Amino acid sequence: MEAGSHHHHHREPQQGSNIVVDVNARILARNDALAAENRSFFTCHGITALNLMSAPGAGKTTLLERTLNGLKGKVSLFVIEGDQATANDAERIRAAGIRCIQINTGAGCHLDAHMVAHAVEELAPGAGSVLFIENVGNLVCPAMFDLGEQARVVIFSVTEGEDKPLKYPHMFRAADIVLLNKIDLLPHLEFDLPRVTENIRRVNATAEILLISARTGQGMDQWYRLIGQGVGARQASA
Ligand SMILES: Nc1nc2c(ncn2[C@@H]2O[C@H](COP(=O)(O)OP(=O)(O)OP(=O)(O)O)[C@@H](O)[C@H]2O)c(=O)[nH]1
Ligand SMILES: [Mg+2]
Repeated sequence: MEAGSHHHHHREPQQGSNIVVDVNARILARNDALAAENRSFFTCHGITALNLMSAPGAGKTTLLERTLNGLKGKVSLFVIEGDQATANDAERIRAAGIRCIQINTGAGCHLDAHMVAHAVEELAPGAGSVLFIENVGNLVCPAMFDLGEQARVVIFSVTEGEDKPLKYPHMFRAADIVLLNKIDLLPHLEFDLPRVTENIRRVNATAEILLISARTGQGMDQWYRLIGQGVGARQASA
């Protein structure tokens, strides 16, 4: 599936910047309407949809591989993969035996609700299933686009620097869950854990913050518990 970032091309050199702002506002409003449709579909079918966002290489796919192997057989699992190019991540997910749709955004820097709606139609996830959506690796654009997910998960690895929540506040503010990944590397780094927690709290007072290693599996039980709570809450309200 190829989907361009059409909105970047609306700008003509002679147009005033207020026109660009207007176009962007319209695109976001349209996205929000489609996201609301996705959300009501997920709610109606008791589907737990999680939007995984991070900088490139923070470990989204590695986390997914381990999570899928950990939850396989207990709950029905589906994945949507977003990248500018390649089907590498989808191949990694399929290798775990899970159904997956790869979306390539071309020049685009994020998934949007329309792309997700199409992928969901193709995947046809059943009632009570868990749908993981791996967004395009980027700490900026994906924060602005609601996909209709029930929870936004930001993966933040310990090699990225303690200041990132302050530099990319929109992403961290949007998070329901922050997974601090690659903690197996802490002995090799000078990473100030209390400071990073404080920085996350400065932009987001309520997000769950978990320390994990997608490589060693440390902290994964807490992550599974949060997914399970989502599934439980959904089933209870369905
Ligand atoms: N040491 C360590 N390495 C990790 C961990 N999680 C991921 N990695 C490594 O980090 C690199 C990037 O991991 P990916 O899972 O591909 O990251 P991603 O966020 O999916 O990347 P994009 O999809 O390209 O944005 C790989 O070399 C992984 O093996 C971890 O917990 N510890
Ligand atoms: Mg990936």
